[in-house]
Amino acid sequence: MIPLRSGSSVLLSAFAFLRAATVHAQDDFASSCASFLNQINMENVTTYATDFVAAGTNITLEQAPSCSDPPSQLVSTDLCRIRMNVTTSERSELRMEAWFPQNYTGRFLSTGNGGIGGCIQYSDLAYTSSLGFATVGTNDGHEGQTGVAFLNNPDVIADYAWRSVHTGVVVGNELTELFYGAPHDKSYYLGCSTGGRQGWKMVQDFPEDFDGVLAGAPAFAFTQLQYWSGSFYTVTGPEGADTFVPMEMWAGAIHQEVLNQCDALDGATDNVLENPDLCNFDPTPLICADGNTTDCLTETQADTVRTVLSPIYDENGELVYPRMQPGAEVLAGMAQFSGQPFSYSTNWWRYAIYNDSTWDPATISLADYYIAIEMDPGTVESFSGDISAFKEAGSKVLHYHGLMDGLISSDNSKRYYSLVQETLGMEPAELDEFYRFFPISGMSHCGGGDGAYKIGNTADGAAGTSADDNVLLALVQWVEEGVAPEVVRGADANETLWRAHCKWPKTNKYVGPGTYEDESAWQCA
Ligand SMILES: *[C@@H]1O[C@H](CO)[C@@H](O)[C@H](O)[C@H]1NC(C)=O
Ligand SMILES: *[C@@H]1O[C@H](CO)[C@@H](O)[C@H](O)[C@H]1NC(C)=O
Ligand SMILES: *[C@@H]1O[C@H](CO)[C@@H](O)[C@H](O)[C@H]1NC(C)=O
Ligand SMILES: *[C@@H]1O[C@H](CO)[C@@H](O)[C@H](O)[C@H]1NC(C)=O
Ligand SMILES: *[C@@H]1O[C@H](CO)[C@@H](O)[C@H](O)[C@H]1NC(C)=O
Ligand SMILES: *[C@@H]1O[C@H](CO)[C@@H](O)[C@H](O)[C@H]1NC(C)=O
Ligand SMILES: *[C@@H]1O[C@H](CO)[C@@H](O)[C@H](O)[C@H]1NC(C)=O
Ligand SMILES: [Ca+2]
Repeated sequence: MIPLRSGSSVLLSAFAFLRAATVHAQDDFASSCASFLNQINMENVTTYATDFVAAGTNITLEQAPSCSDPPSQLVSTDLCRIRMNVTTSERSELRMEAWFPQNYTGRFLSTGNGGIGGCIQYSDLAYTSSLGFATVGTNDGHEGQTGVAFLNNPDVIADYAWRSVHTGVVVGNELTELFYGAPHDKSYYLGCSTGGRQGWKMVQDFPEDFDGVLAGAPAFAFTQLQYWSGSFYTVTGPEGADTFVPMEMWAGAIHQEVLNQCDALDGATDNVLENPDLCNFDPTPLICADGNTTDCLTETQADTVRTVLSPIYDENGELVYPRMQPGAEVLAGMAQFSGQPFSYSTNWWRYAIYNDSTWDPATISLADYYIAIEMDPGTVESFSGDISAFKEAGSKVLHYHGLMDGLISSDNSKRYYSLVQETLGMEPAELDEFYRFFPISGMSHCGGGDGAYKIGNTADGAAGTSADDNVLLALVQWVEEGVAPEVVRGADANETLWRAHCKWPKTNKYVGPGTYEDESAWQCA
């Protein structure tokens, strides 16, 4: 189960004590939760419900339909659900929830968001509260997966860029203390994608907010990412164009050809690339004279494949964004390469950059990129390599990125690691003290995939509840006991195959003996 903190400094909360003392603990907890509503008196915070939720309850949510979370959430531990609005300026506010478990461990945790924001990540609230964290989450300052609220409102953009998470921490810390009767012991963050960017933004600009940050597949270098995602449509054209490559080709012949050329480079033919850096994929063998949409490519289509899988540079030859790493073409074929402008990017340029809901994403060019990178609304870029204040605060950041991620290239996470190295003038052994990066083979965007992606970063992506097999609890162990993870272990979808993912810049190599399914047949080199 949850590793308890080693020290004896654990403050037993009043509720934990009651739980041990009486079978009526749940009743006491529930009534404490109900009466909590009247105890909250904080500036800018309007609390409208404090509801006891019993383990096993399936709650109905008031989410915008465009939110990807289902409109219901199963709660697996007894908790107090606190709902509130928080004013962040005269023209912006957050919808926020705090889920405070009865089985509290003294740990506070903030969740993050996804995509263009606007959705409380209830599944993360449920997951982390079930592990004993006093958890908070916000809607990132607007409702739903759309950027419409950014229009003419830089305060909503500021909420999206950094203020929602920081405000959630300020309010959440105060609520935690008020509810449990003592300040929290340690503070954590968990997020992926936009949530990964938010985590890094806090590491860079709010180094005191967290003792431990778990940041996955970060959407940092945000403008550069939006330009990269937005530019694919100008290369592929719409479905039916002679430049267009159908989704079935990406998922079928092209992915298969990537495996043919690169799967074995890590020593094992197992449908998973451990080190996409070794892979210089060439689509030439897929070219046929007439070209057909199911099995082979025309010369023109092969050019599309080469272009969309290459890095993007500006007119001075400066890198804008690295290449999509080979192995991710199944998801990318359904998303950015699908023959439609990429919605998050369109939303960003229309509502955050140009205040113009009619801006045409088909016209995107480097000229737009130069404007956006100069504006950097809300300082959303989140790509500063100077994280020395975080180091000096004694905090730890654990960064991961799926090597099958077809939405955000894992090469960009490697670029950031190098940037931090250069900025701080540190070798990996020195960074290891407070910053560790783990590329996760066989993981798609924040979860799913053909390999051992279940590392414990989400409820669906968890196959264990110990520091040895759960990346969040590994972070807790690092922060609280000083035992840092050397590898991040994960299980595949069926939880049969396990693999130890190596700490960058090491990568996994199959050495045997035993088959590739044998975890010990792999070595970090
Ligand atoms: C929760 O309820 C919703 C509908 O109210 C249902 O669709 C969903 O399957 C339920 N989830 C669980 C885990 O029971
Ligand atoms: C609280 O934790 C105890 C001990 O780990 C466990 O037995 C119990 O099921 C948990 N209760 C809830 C509601 O999660
Ligand atoms: C909270 O904010 C939402 C969204 O702006 C609004 O619909 C709701 O009325 C607010 N509730 C309270 C109690 O202020
Ligand atoms: C409340 O919000 C206003 C902006 O609307 C801000 O100026 C003020 O500092 C906030 N107060 C607190 C205690 O955060
Ligand atoms: C968009 O509108 C906001 C608020 O009026 C303004 O601050 C911002 O500069 C505008 N952006 C552009 C590119 O005009
Ligand atoms: C498509 O090309 C492949 C490879 O050259 C060939 O085997 C297949 O018969 C072709 N299919 C069609 C429908 O032309
Ligand atoms: C998981 O199990 C299912 C059904 O038993 C099987 O079809 C699938 O190939 C398995 N997946 C993996 C990654 O082993
Ligand atoms: Ca392989």
